[in-house]
Amino acid sequence: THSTASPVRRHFPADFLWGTATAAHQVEGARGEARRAPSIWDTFARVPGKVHQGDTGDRACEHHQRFREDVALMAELGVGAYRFSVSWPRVQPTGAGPAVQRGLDFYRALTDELLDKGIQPFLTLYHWDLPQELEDAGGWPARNTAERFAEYARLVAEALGDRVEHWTTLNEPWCSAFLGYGSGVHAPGRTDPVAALRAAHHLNLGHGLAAQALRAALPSRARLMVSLNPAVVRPRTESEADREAARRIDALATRVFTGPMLHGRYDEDLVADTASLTDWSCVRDGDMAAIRQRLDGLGLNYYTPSLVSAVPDGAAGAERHDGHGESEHSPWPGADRVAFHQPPGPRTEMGWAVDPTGLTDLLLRFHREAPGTPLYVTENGAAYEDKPDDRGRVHDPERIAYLRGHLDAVRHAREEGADVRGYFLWSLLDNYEWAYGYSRRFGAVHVDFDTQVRTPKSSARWYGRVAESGRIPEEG
Ligand code: PNW
Repeated sequence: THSTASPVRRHFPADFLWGTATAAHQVEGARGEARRAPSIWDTFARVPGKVHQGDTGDRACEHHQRFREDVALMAELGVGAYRFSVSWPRVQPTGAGPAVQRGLDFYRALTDELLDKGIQPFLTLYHWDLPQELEDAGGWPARNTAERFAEYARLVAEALGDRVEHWTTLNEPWCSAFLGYGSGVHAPGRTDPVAALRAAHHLNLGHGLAAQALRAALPSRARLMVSLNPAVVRPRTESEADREAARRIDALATRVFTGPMLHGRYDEDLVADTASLTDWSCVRDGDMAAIRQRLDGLGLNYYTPSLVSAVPDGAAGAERHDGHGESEHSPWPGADRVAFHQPPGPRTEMGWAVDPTGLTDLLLRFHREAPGTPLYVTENGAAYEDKPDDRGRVHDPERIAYLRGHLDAVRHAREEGADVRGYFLWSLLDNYEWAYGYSRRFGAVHVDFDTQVRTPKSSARWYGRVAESGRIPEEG
């Protein structure tokens, strides 16, 4: 490695973390193992019409059984970090009470295997698989769920605090709140804008209470983070009306979380925009202080920007090409007069526009807004229709081009001063892509879902070379 690692030629420092990411429900399978109880995604997938072809996470990538093979793959590729999530219903089947030892044992074995191979575990506590019993008791719109989440966080911290340094509370609470309870394209599939806003507050509260529980239970070297998917919103024109539309979406997508988490407040414009729906009476005294916890890192997930315009008064209702799935119900409470447009240029198999400049903009925004907080790209990647050729190889030049562009964008943000410490490719494996089931492949490694055979795509080898050299190659 020394020949390529000469410091002047690197684009990223030697201690930059190169990782891949997955989430429990998308890869583990092993639905019946030990006492793993149903999560909202097990239930939702069984509602006709909700998930592509009724696909479930029952088997997924069988990562629960095959994790040693998967860790060996990571080691072979040469990536230094693995972002995974813990399945809440595997650890605490009903979302309350003591932890199930067998559930915790799996994550112990996984983290041991990672550490043994020199791969840093980045643990996420919640990547969308709420225990069904907690949903039955009200789900995230209910305050109790936030309190239960903090208790679960403590149980996991007590079990794994000796071996995991990087802890993330929530993954993309926007999706949990607004796709889960607003548009209903994600579990639990409710379509109530008020419930969605209450869910957002209780996810914020859950984050804050969990962060406190983690600080109390973990050794001082532990690093606490959250992973958000802030929208990179662009107004279609510079008109005041279009910029106002962009402001609204920024409030509902991003500031509804970063306001309380980073600054201890809900911004006045957000409160005003949603005033016809809620008076935010779910916010109690002390909540803002509870939510605003010191963070040792901020995780940012980025795929594509959003292009918006105002719908003129008198015109018909807003069109939506926001890439957030099909639903008559909007994931944007109170923003009925905002239209979403397909940005120009190439798209991935999700229909998402490829635009790396959005990632630079996003990193520089939080470099300014959260000064001193190390930033991590906790997800970035693309779905393409990858098929093995007749010799069983998977050649995915589009994904390599996507990654190259976005890594260049990270490099650019770093040159502008952003303290970006790591990058996690979504995803290690083709996996259960939520409402799209197994029909969208984000993996650097191809998975045959009949045989469970893993085949690293050409992008996996390409990414491994980047990780090893700290350089984005000029070509190939
Ligand atoms: C993220 N949207 O999901 C998740 O964190 C991953 O689990 C997922 O596999 C990945 O991105 C790819 O989709 C999102 O509609 C799902 O805006 C939907 C949206 C955004 C992110």
